[in-house]
Amino acid sequence: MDSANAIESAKDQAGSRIVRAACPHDCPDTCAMRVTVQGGRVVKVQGDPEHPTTHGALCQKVSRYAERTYHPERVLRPRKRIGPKGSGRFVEVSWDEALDDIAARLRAIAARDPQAIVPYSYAGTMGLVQGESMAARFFHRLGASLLDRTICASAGSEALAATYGGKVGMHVEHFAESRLILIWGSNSIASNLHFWSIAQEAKRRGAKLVCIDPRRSETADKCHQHLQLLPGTDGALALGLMHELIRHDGLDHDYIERHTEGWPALRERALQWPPERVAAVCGLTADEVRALARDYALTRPAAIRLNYGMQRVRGGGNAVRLIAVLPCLVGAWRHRAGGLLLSSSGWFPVQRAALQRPDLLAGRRPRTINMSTIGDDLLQGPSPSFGPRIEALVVYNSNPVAVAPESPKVVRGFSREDLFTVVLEHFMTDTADYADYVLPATTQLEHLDVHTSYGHTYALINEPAIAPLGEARPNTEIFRQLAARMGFDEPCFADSDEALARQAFAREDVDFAQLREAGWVKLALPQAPFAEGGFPTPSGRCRIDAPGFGVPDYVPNHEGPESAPELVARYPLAMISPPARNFLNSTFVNVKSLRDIEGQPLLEIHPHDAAARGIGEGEMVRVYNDRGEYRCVARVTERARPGVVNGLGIWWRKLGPDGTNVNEVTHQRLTDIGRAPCFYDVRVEVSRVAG
Ligand SMILES: Nc1nc2c(c(=O)[nH]1)N[C@H]1C(S)=C(S)[C@@H](COP(=O)(O)OP(=O)(O)OC[C@H]3O[C@@H](n4cnc5c(=O)[nH]c(N)nc54)[C@H](O)[C@@H]3O)O[C@H]1N2
Ligand SMILES: Nc1nc2c(c(=O)[nH]1)N[C@H]1C(S)=C(S)[C@@H](COP(=O)(O)OP(=O)(O)OC[C@H]3O[C@@H](n4cnc5c(=O)[nH]c(N)nc54)[C@H](O)[C@@H]3O)O[C@H]1N2
Ligand SMILES: [Mo]
Repeated sequence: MDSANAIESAKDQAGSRIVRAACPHDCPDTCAMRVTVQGGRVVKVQGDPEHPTTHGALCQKVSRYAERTYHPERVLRPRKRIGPKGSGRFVEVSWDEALDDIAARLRAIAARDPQAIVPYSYAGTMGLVQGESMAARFFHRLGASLLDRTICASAGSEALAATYGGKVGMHVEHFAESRLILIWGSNSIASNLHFWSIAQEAKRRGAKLVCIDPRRSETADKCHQHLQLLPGTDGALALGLMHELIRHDGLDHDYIERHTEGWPALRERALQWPPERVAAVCGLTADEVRALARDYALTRPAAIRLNYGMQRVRGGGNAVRLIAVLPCLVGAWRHRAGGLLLSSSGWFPVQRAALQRPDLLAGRRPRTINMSTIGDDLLQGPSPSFGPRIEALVVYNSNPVAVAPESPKVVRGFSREDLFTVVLEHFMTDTADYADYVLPATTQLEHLDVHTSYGHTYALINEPAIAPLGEARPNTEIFRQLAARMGFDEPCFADSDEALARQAFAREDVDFAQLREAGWVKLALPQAPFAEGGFPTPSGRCRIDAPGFGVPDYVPNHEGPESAPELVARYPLAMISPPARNFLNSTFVNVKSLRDIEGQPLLEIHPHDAAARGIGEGEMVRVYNDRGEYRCVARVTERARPGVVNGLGIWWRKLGPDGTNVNEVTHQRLTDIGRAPCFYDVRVEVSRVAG
């Protein structure tokens, strides 16, 4: 380094400050971050080198977080709609004008029936403070409809909780010591990068990696083996593995006897699934099924990284229940590097009632709206079973017009002139375009929060690095101010963000002072949590036959050959729509440097399917079914298996070629468990767009 540079760099060090932060996004990795601030401006966002799972590295998206925060298109003052809904024509107004008007509108609706007001939120930020704290208090006090937050993971989480008693599993670090890792329904390189680093470590130590995925993903490329099954057939594969474990005595009888309940009935069922039957359902060969069962029976320790990609189908819940039984059958839990991880969020002792205050309902029991059927629900009239027509929506931490299934109906619903819509956002998303008011929210660099994780077992803090830009306010502050205007005078509406952050955990579980000091705190948990059983179920056993659920079974897709042969004849291609690597759901689609990497909305199609339709690489195609159609660019590639197309998501509609995205063709039917959408249980046809 020459001396001029050395001086520059010394000055930088002197004038800059490092702030401890956490990545807010809906991703299992929940990275610990270090934010460098210079002269009141964030100049760098990096992974914390000391945090064990972050290990100093951020994904490409979040390393651009400052670019997103300082984006010239940030909404920095409240906006009021002046054009037709969806036109995106707004004028800036003062906070007072916006909040006074919103409070007046909500008060008038609430006077008739507060359930006509619906909060709509998901995991734009996973923070316990800016997610559901003050907002939940506000809607509970109001008596608004409750929201069933099902859009992502409820099929798998409820299934896992039915089986193990909670969303609990292996410590992610211990996968480094596994000898066999099944990466099941997860494109880890794209959506669980820090787990992938650990799996790589296991691979270097000699572990075998097997990817189970209908798409030849970036992750599948790098595993030793790829089982490219048909979407929604994972339950059948699990039954086939059980069949082989029974037939070749790969079972740990002692573990089954002492730590499970209900095995005999499932054993009978599994015996009806010989490898040939499984192969026919899954689109695999019988030898692939046999070989996987042999590896799973003979390799110790064996670990499964199950992820939510495989539960976005009708039978997603049952499939998770079946797969979750496998580690018990072979006694994989005996070793800390054996077992399964779908979600670790149940380990965190979050004081949700303190944060969200359901007691403010004061005995009222409002109806519940399922966020996954918002399209249908916005179009419903009043009825005894549904309750009042939805008259107002308050959207925060979510972009439903882009991400909810069957967007033709979602768009019609949001276009209703008699619907009053408020959107708290950073940007003019597809949803914000339909708002009556858009309120500018702060980003993670501008507010305080505390975080759990669903992929590791550390609690984290996010300190604000900079003052809010423009007139942006944290979600909490917006709901505090609305509460004041509504005349809600309970003391809990005056809690500061720091007070909320302190309420998130009991001190004996996660000490706030320690969190501030170190940035993160590891939960005190056993190394091999179920080595001696001790599942968080009433009996301490893994519930194979869970009360209210019965014995798990293979449940075929809504839109598959078993349930809908006539539909399959008309729409011969199955479609899945997993995320593009450089977006986080619909977040970051408007960050140009990331959008440039993704290029355009793509449909991966196998060369045979493309040839049969006269579709060439890079040509514009129509993807359609009875619900709608959208246009995107064909990528002719063996990443798609024959008969299955992959529509990579989730583009902003307005940034796609014809103002639509992949959810134009998805549907609102739900999963077997957890009332979740079936984004990957869809039939379509594809044709070339002439010219
Ligand atoms: N880069 C990036 N990371 C993300 C996200 C993102 O949008 N972008 N989203 C975040 C969110 S909200 C979530 S919930 C997680 C999602 O991450 P995951 O839980 O990993 O789920 P998906 O990415 O939906 O799908 C993972 C893989 O499952 C495959 N898959 C689809 N259908 C089936 C099936 O029927 N069976 C099997 N075995 N596999 C199937 C897909 O092809 C895909 O490769 O990732 C988070 N991380
Ligand atoms: N076809 C198809 N559809 C899917 C999926 C799929 O795989 N295929 N995946 C589904 C899944 S897994 C999920 S989780 C959902 C995700 O759906 P959403 O949770 O809606 O996720 P995002 O699209 O990332 O939108 C989050 C929005 O929150 C905003 N936001 C972030 N932080 C804050 C904040 O602090 N305050 C406020 N007010 N706003 C904030 C962001 O700017 C962003 O616009 O999509 C689902 N939709
Ligand atoms: Mo998700």
